[in-house]
Amino acid sequence: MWYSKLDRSLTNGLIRRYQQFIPLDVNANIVSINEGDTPLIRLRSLSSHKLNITVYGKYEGSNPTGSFKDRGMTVAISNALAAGNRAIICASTGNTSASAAAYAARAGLVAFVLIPEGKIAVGKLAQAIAHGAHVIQINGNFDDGMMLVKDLAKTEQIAIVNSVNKYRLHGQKTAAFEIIDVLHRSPDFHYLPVGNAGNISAYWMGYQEYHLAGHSKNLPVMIGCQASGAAPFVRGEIVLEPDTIATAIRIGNPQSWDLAWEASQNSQGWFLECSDHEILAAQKLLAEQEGIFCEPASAASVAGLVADLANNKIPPDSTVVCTLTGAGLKDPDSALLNGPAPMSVSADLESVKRTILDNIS
Ligand code: AN7
Repeated sequence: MWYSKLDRSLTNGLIRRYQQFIPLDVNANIVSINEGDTPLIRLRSLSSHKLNITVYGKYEGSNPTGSFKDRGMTVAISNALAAGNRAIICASTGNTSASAAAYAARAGLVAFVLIPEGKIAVGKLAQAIAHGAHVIQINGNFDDGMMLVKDLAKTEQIAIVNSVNKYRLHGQKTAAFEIIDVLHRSPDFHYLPVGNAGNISAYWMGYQEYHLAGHSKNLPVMIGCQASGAAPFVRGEIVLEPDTIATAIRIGNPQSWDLAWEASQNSQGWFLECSDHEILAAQKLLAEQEGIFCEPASAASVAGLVADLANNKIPPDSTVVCTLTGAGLKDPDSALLNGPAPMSVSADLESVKRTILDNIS
């Protein structure tokens, strides 16, 4: 290895860091934008000194394109390139398309992304366009797009980079490794937002693999949090017309159905639903009390934990991690809609001073 310590940034990226756990084509050139290594942040407003409950947020918004999808994309795109593909495709509620577009750009691959028209956050659409992806809006939802992509890939030489691509989950499982690397154990409870259900499946895979490798003595209970209008795991069946303000998880027919049930059942976990109101309240709590701005879907994990804490489902002496899957700037519209409008004050000292004094108490 010719890198010096000072060149550490050149060696970053989760494939190099966790090489022995990641299946990679022997001919692969690693396509990385230094993803992973995201902060695990103590959430003081949810922790309890009295009950000795410590809660952390795994803030995935600090990945290069602002979501956890980059973990999966570095592995999926590296392997797609090595396999000789010239183009990649995905259906997406937004974050997968942003990440796929960025990694395809870096790899020199052509990217096609199918998105539900009018139902993706503006930041994600801007990313896909900026990175030069071919953006195809369909007048259907994510589930319709996913079906089309799977049909297309049957006949065309084009790699699917949705989480049905097995490499995606191998990348995403590294978030669990990082948590154990910091805590030197697994948390007792792990809360995640669930849409297509790849991520909860990936974390469970990661916790088990690291446990088997001797890095943690325990395994967590996995809790999947869904929006009430898009909660197939809570209903126990596909939801035909999913709807929620958390557009990232507006999914009614999750592709990782069996894996997610396995994660839930084998970890003695559960699925729960949160209303859009509860999701927005959790997003506000994180922003106003913890200084963490995440997008609405990300806050579903915290909304779920808030409900479970209120129902005394978390016993004393527990360590809890909530994954905060994506950055708040992805969806500025929802933040502007759900916060107060800025004050308008005339540009003189007296008016500004009065406004400040009126608001300082
Ligand atoms: C912020 O981008 O499915 O349960 O197409 O963007 O693994 O699907 C996004 C999903 C949670 C749910 N939080 O994860 C897509 C897409 C955010 C997300 C999820 C998504 P999965």
